[in-house]
Amino acid sequence: MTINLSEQYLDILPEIKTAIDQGKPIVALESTIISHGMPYPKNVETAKEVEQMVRDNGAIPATIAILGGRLKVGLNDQELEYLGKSGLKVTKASRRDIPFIVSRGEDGATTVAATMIISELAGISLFATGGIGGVHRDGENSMDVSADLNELSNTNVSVICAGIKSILDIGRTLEYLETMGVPVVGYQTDHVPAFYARSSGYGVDYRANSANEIAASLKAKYDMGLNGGALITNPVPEKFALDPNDIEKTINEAIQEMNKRGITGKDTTPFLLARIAEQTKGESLDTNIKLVLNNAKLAAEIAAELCKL
Ligand code: PSU
Ligand code: MN
Repeated sequence: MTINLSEQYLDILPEIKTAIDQGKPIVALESTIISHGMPYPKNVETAKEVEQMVRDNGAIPATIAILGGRLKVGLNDQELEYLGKSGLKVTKASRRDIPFIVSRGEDGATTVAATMIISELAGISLFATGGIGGVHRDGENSMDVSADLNELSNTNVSVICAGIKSILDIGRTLEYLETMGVPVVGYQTDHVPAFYARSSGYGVDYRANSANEIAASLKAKYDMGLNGGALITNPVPEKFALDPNDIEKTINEAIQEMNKRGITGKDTTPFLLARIAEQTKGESLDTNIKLVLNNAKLAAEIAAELCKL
């Protein structure tokens, strides 16, 4: 028997623990999107709706965060409310931050990278969110490349998202993923979606038309010990998509404002999301919420299919 030292750091809600032990479908959800990605109280409302969407589609939701130094797999209502209300005051936690937040008994909202790590420790292999981090525009000079990309190449958790937002350099992000051996899958599309818009113009590596097809490729990957996750991209539903030219203009203005204010590093993504929401009078936030719900549904379907294989 191997002793799993990581277990001493984990608090898994009983419902989720039972589901893990019984091999039932589970979908992990991140918490940076709650604290840093959306304003209160919409963030808390959305987090609950996303959990319900996972349930309605046959899987158990596991929202992940670090609270009081404990790796939480599943949050109760008070914990969700606390994270949502605290917003930017909570530390945005990626891979590098986890040991320090844990050893100091502090709180952390987990990014895609950190959520993947904690999911894997708990034994969960699928995770739904809105968008991932990537190579930032001008990243060839700033070297601002999200730790999410490296995580996808190492950690055995696949991520369902709405593609890559054009606050990032989409082309370079895809090149990086290719180098790191991360497959980019398009759900019922040949094109990598661009978050608010249904297409970035870049092609996906593989198109899959059903949840079952995606589950089969993930099973093959994990069975063969090909470490790392796949990036499963799911375009925002047509009726909620924003006009690509309009949103591009707003993003460019937001990036200019960010540079003017000297905002860099981990503060860039939260700043840009908030600025874009402000400039679109909440339209981008509505789209963001709709696409996360859409991803939660697909993730639950894939999780259910994986359990049948
Ligand atoms: N993209 C979104 N909403 C978000 C994020 C990205 O549309 O909330 C968050 C995720 O938690 C992601 C993180 O892991 O931002 C990436 O931050 P950075 O670029 O600093 O790595
Ligand atoms: Mn960064």
